[in-house]
Amino acid sequence: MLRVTINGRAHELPGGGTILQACQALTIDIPHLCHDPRIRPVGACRLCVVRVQGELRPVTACSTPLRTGMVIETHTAEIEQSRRVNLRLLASRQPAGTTDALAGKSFQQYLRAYGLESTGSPQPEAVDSSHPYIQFDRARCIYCYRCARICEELQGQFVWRVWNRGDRTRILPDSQTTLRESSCVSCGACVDSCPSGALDDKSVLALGTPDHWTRTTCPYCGVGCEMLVGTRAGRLVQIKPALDSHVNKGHLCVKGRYAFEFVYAKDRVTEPMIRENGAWKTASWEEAISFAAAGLRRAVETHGADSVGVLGSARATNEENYLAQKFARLVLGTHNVDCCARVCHGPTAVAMKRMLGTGAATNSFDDIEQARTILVCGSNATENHPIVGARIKQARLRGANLLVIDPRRIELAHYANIHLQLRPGTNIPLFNALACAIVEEELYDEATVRERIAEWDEFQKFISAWAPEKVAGTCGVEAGTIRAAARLYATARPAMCLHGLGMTEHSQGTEGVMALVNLALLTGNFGKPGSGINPLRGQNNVQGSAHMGCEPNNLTGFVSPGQGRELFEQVWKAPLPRNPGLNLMQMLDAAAAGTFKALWAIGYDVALSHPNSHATRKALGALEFVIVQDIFRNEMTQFASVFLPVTSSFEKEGTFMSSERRVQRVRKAIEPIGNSRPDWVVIRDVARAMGRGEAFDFQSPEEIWEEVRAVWKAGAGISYRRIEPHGLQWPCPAEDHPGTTMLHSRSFPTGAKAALARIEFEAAAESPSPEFPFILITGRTLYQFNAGTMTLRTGNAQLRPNDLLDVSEADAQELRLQDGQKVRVCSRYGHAELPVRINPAMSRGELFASFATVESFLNQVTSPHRDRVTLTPEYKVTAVCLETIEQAREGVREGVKPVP
Ligand SMILES: Nc1nc2c(c(=O)[nH]1)N[C@H]1C(S)=C(S)[C@@H](COP(=O)(O)OP(=O)(O)OC[C@H]3O[C@@H](n4cnc5c(=O)[nH]c(N)nc54)[C@H](O)[C@@H]3O)O[C@H]1N2
Ligand SMILES: Nc1nc2c(c(=O)[nH]1)N[C@H]1C(S)=C(S)[C@@H](COP(=O)(O)OP(=O)(O)OC[C@H]3O[C@@H](n4cnc5c(=O)[nH]c(N)nc54)[C@H](O)[C@@H]3O)O[C@H]1N2
Ligand SMILES: [Mo]
Repeated sequence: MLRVTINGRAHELPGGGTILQACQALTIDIPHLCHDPRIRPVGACRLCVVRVQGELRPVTACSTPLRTGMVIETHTAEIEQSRRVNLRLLASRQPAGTTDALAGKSFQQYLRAYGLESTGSPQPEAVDSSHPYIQFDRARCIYCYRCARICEELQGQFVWRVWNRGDRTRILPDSQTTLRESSCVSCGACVDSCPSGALDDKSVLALGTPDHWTRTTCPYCGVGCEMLVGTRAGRLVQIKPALDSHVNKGHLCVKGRYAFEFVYAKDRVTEPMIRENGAWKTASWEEAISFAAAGLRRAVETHGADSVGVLGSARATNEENYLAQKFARLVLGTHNVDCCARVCHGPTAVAMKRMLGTGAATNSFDDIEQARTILVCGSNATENHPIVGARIKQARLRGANLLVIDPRRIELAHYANIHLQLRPGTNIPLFNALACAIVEEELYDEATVRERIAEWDEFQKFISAWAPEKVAGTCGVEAGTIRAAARLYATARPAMCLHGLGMTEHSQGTEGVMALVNLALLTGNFGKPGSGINPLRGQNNVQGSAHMGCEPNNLTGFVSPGQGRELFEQVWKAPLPRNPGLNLMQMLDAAAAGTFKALWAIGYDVALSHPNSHATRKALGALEFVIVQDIFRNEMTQFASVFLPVTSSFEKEGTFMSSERRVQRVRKAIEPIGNSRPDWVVIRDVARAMGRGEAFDFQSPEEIWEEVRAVWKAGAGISYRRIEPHGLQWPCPAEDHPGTTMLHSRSFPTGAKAALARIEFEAAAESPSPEFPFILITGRTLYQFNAGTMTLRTGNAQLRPNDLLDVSEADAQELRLQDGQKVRVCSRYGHAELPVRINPAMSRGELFASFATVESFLNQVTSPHRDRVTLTPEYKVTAVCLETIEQAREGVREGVKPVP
């Protein structure tokens, strides 16, 4: 504790902070303009100066550490006068007149507090409105450089640059033209930090400053960023990052920060609909619910319970997913329940559960800053998990090592010490070769091998056949580079691995993740801070959807029906079904074969997002009864008999579970739009209509959560009260348990030791041939989210209006393709048309495209091949050829050979 005197009063304060922080803690308001707690203090605006006894001149409070014995005066007449002078000078350059939108900016608040007004002349030509979300008014700039500093220090982008000097100093984006043309990634950090109104959110300029804030969790990816949702007269107007969040630490990406306008989309469905003789008609909730119940009942009675299935939604809450699987098992009487983890990280969950005993991330995002080496494999984090991507970039800029394993030269690859740019589909030989190098060069951790690892001798024998020199040709990576990567990962410890779909969406996806886990086991890179195997999970609640039991082989808490039967039957007061269930891929196969008849699809666009669309659509078309429960008429709606319109997560209460096993609150910020209802209400009401109301007698999400706690032992300690405000990470078995940030430090749930996996390689079914000479990789990009239902209905659509086909410079040159030219991509299964983007990130012979829009309908091209264990589609490797639109029209089908 430090003893200090501030404004004549003695205080005892903890050390380690600045004078400004100490004063803020004491609610002594010191004006400041250039300071933001998220960036390094520079003490440039001099508004925060204070008098410290013994110092010749006033010191800047934001950059001066608090020391014991200090005697500080914060508001002497002399200091206040100098503040006023400073502010008056700045005000004289600012265009006169203020708007409501500026009221929230601290510069305007200080002007008011010091009785000043801006007196400069208006400069309409200084306004840049090019960006869909951000307005830049250069005339309002006060040169605090917070925009440039936060862009660099938080996002790791370098958009804002200072041009010229002295009086001619200007801050402009790196394009030197408009923000829209710059390298801006639209995270909004600069706007959030800007104190003067030079940068402002267009939504606030148009709709006014919020009058109410609600803290909630982002509805997009699995990182689980905490945000503050600003409303004005009950309407969403602005979203800001929660400054105290452990996850995002005062930062958001473009989707969380800005992509909320879909809530008010004109084509949002807000009334239930029933299809009668092919035509949709609006219905009351009562009619729609009894129609849905009757359809399900009819299917069960006619074809048996196992002809019906339910899909939970990775976009909906834990409580809603819990009800969805309870409905399948208890009301329908089948384990036919699944969610989109099937097509995503299902292989990760199985591989990690098999090898380590728990199918989820071993560590937390806070480990990123503790790692000496970060291995990113098959994950494009800066676009798909931008907050994690930014944290990785910052860690690298501060000196951590970075290894990237990806066929594309993604943004993180530019920062990496080593980029292993492998051929798509060759993870197994590459990871085996890394393990081989670690064993051969004796880089493994001896103590770990002795105490924590099983089947070491067998593994040593197996892995010796996988020398980097042997696999280099298959993987397209030089042996020396593989060895260098192995050395770095094994020796610059702790090393943390973060992985994505480049590991899972393959015919050997599960085994690929197992080969990755080997590396962590061999090197002792687990059970320690800054280490572990950490999948970057997809949607906001995909971790939760599966964990709540939306999988045929798993009940709530990831226990098998065999293990959980007794407890569940006791809590549910009903028997669990005996027959094993079908997963979604099996449901579709059975539909095509005529044995599966009805599907309730909650928030999942199977029609657009599943591979080999022609076959998928045929299977969906064979169903007799389909319920679609969504906020929009997605592609699934074509197959539906009834549409149940639900609220978005801004309009309901509940919880999500993030990638790092964190259960976080979702809070209602606005009233449901139109006649839409939360998913949990809808599922409950259908259960009631089917005569099982007693088991679904819930009045609130919290009541549902209490039942979840009763059946999920490792979550029993997680109550709504305890997850205010930051959430808790499971395992958390009791009310007095602090939650778990790191798994496996002393043992595995399966015992003291984990066995290394010995995995043989089977090449992907699709490989380049004269007829189909390219490999198409599919995946995602920053501005659109999956099926695009939400992001395409926001300003993101301007930033990325359509899917693009990325082609290497060499291939584009050889095929004489122009940027923006529309081409047809053809595979053995179908074709899609989309514009070309010539992209230096691509290797020769490889193409990349996203699958967000109905216009391109990319999944018409992807293949029917699946992971051998989980049946996850092989989205990452399809052999294709390219045709120009003219060739396609003329029916010419010339395979174009890539140059080796
Ligand atoms: N902006 C945005 N963010 C998203 C989403 C979105 O649609 N848009 N979707 C969310 C969802 S559901 C998910 S699951 C996550 C997915 O996030 P990621 O896992 O990052 O997803 P992808 O872009 O599909 O693929 C990741 C990388 O795998 C690489 N890859 C392809 N084949 C191979 C291979 O054989 N080996 C290796 N090592 N790498 C390979 C690709 O080049 C790509 O860079 O993102 C979530 N976040
Ligand atoms: N070619 C190719 N295809 C892929 C992939 C790939 O890499 N390549 N990746 C696959 C992966 S990883 C995934 S996860 C899937 C994703 O595919 P989907 O799960 O179909 O995609 P999403 O866009 O995330 O959202 C599904 C639906 O949820 C709705 N929704 C949003 N919030 C709510 C809510 O609160 N309640 C309800 N009921 N509905 C809501 C949305 O409007 C949308 O219609 O795509 C897969 N498809
Ligand atoms: Mo996903």
